[in-house]
Amino acid sequence: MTHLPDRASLGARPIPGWYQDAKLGIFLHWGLYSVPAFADPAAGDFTSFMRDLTAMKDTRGNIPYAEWYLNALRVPGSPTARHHRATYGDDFPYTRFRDRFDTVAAETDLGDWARFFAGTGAQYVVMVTRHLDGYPLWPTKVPNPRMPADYRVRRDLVGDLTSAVRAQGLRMGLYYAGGIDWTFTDRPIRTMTDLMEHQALGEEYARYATAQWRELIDAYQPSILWNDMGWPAEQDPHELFAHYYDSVAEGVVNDRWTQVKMPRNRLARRLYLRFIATTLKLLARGGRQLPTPVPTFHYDVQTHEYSSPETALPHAWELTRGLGTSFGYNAQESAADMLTGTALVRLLVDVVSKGGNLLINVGPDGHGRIPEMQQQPLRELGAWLETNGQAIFATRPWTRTRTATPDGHPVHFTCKDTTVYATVLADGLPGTLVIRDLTLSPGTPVELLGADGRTELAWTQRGTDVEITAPQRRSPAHVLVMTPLPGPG
Ligand code: FUL
Repeated sequence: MTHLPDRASLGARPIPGWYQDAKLGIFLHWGLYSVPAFADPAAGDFTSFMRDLTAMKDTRGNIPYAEWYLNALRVPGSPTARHHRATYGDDFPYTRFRDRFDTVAAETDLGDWARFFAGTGAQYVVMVTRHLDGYPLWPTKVPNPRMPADYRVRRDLVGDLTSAVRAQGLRMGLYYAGGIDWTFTDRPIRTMTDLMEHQALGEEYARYATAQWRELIDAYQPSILWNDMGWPAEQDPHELFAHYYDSVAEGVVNDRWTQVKMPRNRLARRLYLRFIATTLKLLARGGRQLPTPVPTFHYDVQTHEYSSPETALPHAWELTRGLGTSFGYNAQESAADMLTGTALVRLLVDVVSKGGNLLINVGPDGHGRIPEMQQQPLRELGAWLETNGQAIFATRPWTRTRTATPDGHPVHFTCKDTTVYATVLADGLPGTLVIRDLTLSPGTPVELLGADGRTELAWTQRGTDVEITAPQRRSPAHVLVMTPLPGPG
């Protein structure tokens, strides 16, 4: 073993450059939950769900995420339970979705998916290999002590998609819900303390999750270990990381490995959870929340879900979200609920100017199709990147994240070597484009990127603003290239 299983020695290894150059990844949530494809359309968004959960309100499992179907199904009378009963009847356990899913999985053209992913401009894919419902999407040899031996998909979806993605020249990362597995418990998550109990499944589960992550590493050599929902307290994640770094030289580890340490004694545990519940309620009453714990473990990338940091961060980070409010396909959503192509382009520009990557999710349906309402914005993103990708890929944040035009259109900066890119988030360019608070050195060429290459534009410094003569153009965002690097404006 070359890497030592401790935080200090793992932290001495710099994050592989490919990750910070890549900027755009595709997340893939596809599993049994894609068959019923339901989350209550009135469930609100992820942020409001988390607010209620951490305030110890009874959420009744009503999260906007369709991949949480089984959890919501376990809450009697919930919108999901009612939908399930009305659609499938009283005697239809969640595991029966395997029949349809496995049949479709066997026939789905994963090469098609991989080509589509490549066309979006994404440089990597992260695939869910086992979500919280516990259904593995590869032929695992690690037995789940709670389920029949064949409780896993028949086709090696992980292996086949990994090959298809790599054939397109993209990197392949794997997601695994290391902290939670609903096959190890029957109780739903309704409150924050329920969530904590789910994250303390004990020794047997800890051995199971560790063996499965190791199996995934050894079989598929993923470029990213994208763990979710924390990690069992019984296992030191650094041992897994050391094994991973030894196996995959350019591997990257995310930050969702928090360990919930609960008293073992049942009474002590009850008292501890009651104490947490009371504290959370009191904090919420005062309009406050528990501060996020500072991680005590090693990681390469900090993950954010549905909301980005305000400014550039000094370390690698990634924003993830669905195109709508769910990761798993939710048939209750329509095109109007998805990000438009323009919004998606602008989101990417915003994230990259702050030094982040965007991991945008695709949720295929129960027929193995990527719904058109998801394809459309991603195709528009791909087309924009084809012309403007040099302002995104392999860039780094500039000394400033953004400025604006006088009429309030944001202008985001990135840089690469001696070039600064200023991306104007406006549909059309006016004849005269003014950029606030930017000082260019005399003679700096300012060029506009377009399908026909670069067009040099005339500009004048007017006090602290730059006034540029721009052609009429329509695009979700317009990239101005400025070389050589001007001093901070
Ligand atoms: C969350 C999970 O609960 C969601 O279902 C989804 O997988 C997202 C990426 O992470 O924490």
